Amino acid sequence: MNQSAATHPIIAGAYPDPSICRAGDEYYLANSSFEWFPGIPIWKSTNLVDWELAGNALTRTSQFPAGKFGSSDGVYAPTLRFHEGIFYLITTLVEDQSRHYLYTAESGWDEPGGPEWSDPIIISGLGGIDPDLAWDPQGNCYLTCCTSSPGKYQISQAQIDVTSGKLLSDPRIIWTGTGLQWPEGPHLYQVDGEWFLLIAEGGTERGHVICVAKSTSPEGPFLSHPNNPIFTRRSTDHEVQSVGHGDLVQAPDGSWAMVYLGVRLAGAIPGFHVNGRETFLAGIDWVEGWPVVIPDRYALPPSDHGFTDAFDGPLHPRWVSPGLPPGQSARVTDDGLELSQLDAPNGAPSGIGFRVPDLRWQFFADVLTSGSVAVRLRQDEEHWYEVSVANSVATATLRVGPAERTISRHLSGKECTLILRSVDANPAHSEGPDTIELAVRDEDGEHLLLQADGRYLSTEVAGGFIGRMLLVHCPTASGTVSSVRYQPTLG
Ligand code: 6LW
Repeated sequence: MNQSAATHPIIAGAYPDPSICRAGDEYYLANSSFEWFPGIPIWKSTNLVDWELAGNALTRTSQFPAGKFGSSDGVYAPTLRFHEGIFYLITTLVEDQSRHYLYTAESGWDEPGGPEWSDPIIISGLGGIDPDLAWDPQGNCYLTCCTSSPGKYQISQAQIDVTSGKLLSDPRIIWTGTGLQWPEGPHLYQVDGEWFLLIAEGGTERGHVICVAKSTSPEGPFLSHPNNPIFTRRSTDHEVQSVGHGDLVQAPDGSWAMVYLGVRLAGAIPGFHVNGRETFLAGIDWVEGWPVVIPDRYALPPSDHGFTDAFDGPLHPRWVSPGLPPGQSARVTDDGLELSQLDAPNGAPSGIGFRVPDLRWQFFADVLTSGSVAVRLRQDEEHWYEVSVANSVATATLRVGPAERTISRHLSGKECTLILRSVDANPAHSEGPDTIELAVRDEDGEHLLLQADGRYLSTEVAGGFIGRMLLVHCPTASGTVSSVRYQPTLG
C-alpha cells in the first residue's frame, strides 16, 4: 500500500540536510555525512519518490581530512547543483568555518559507485557553514551561506569564480531571517524572474522552521514573506517533527517539489528519535508569488530496506565507517569479510556500518567463533549496545555515557550468529521508543543475552546531529564475517 510522504521519509535513516537538483529527467540528492567515511551520499531518482543510492562523493582522503573529526562533526550540509553540464557539490567541515570545499563531476553516473568527484577547490574569505550555489542568467555564481559573528547568525553572500575558488565580490550580509534562532541552510533560486531565498530557522530541533524572502536581484534586498514561517511542525502533534532545511527543485513538467529534513518521534514525553534526521518530500505550489508547501502531495510506494550481504564483491556504498575508509579495517576475501582491529584517529572503532533506516528491525552477522567480531548499534562513541564474540565467548555490552554493563556466555561450535533486534518497547522500559535485544545463536540455539531500553540510543539522550548506525567491527586482533542480514520489521 502506498504511504503519504507527509509521514514517511523518501530517504530513511540519518540522511539529513537534503540538497536536490535535476539534470534532464533525473534527480540527484546529497546529504550531510559528518564523521563518516566515505562522505556525502548521493542518491538518484527518476520520479522523486523512489531513490537509489548511487554512491558517495567523498571517497578519497585527498578530498577531505577523514578520521579527524569527532561525532557529529565533519562534513555538514552540502548543496548539489547541475549547471551547464557540470555537477557542483559544495560543503564545509564544521571544525574550520573559514573555508568551503567545492567539488565537481561531469559523468560516471552509470559506473558502480557513481562519478569520481574532483579534489576540492577551496573557497576562503567568506567562511561559515551551509554553502549554496546559484547562477544568474549572465553566468555569475553566488555563494550564499550561514555566517556568524559573536552571538549572531546571518545569511551572507559573495560572488565566486568556480574554477579558482576566488571571491569576486566582498562578502555581504543579505538577510538576518525573521528573528528566530539560527538562520541557516540557505538556498537561492530564480523563479519567473524573481529571486527567492529559502532558509531554515529555529534550530534543527523541535522549533525548526522554513522561511522565505524574495527580491528582484540575487543580491537582495530581500523582502520577508508576510506570514513566515511557510513550513513548521512546532507545537503540533504531527508524528514527523523538526521539519526544516528545505531545498526546491522543478520537475520537467514545470511543477515544483521540496525535500526537507524531519524526525520520526516515538515513546513517551519528550519523544525520542532514533533514526537521526531523515529526508522527506513535499509538493510546492506558487500562490500569489510565494511558494506554498503541500506535505501530502506525493504517495510513496512501499519500501523494503532489507538486504543480505555475503561480501562477495566490492563493498556496497551503504557501508561507511565513523572515521577511516572502511577498506582499511575490512577486506573482502573468499571466506567473506576479514576484519582487523583498527581505531580511527577520532577514537572510533573502524569497521563497516550503515545508517539504520527502520523503526523496528533485526540484524544478523554470521561469524567464526575463533575470531573477534562485534556488531554495535551506535548513536555515538559514548552511547552504544554491542554483541561480540572472541575465543568462543559471546559478550553483550551496554554503554551509556560513563556507565557500562556486560554479560558473557560460552559458545558451542565453530560458527555463531550475532543478533541485534529492535522490538516494541518492553513495559519495563516505561515507554522508550523501542527495546533492543542482544542475542547470539550457536549449535544449541538462540540465547538472549541482554535487553535494553532504546531511548539511550536516541538523539534526545546522546545529543548531536547523527542517528543510529549498525557497525560491524573487530575489537581485538582479527575476525571473519561470512554474511550479514538486515530485516526491517516495521518501516
Ligand atoms: C546544518 C544545519 C542544520 O549545518 O543542521 O538542520 C546542521 N540544519 O543547517 C548539521 O546537519
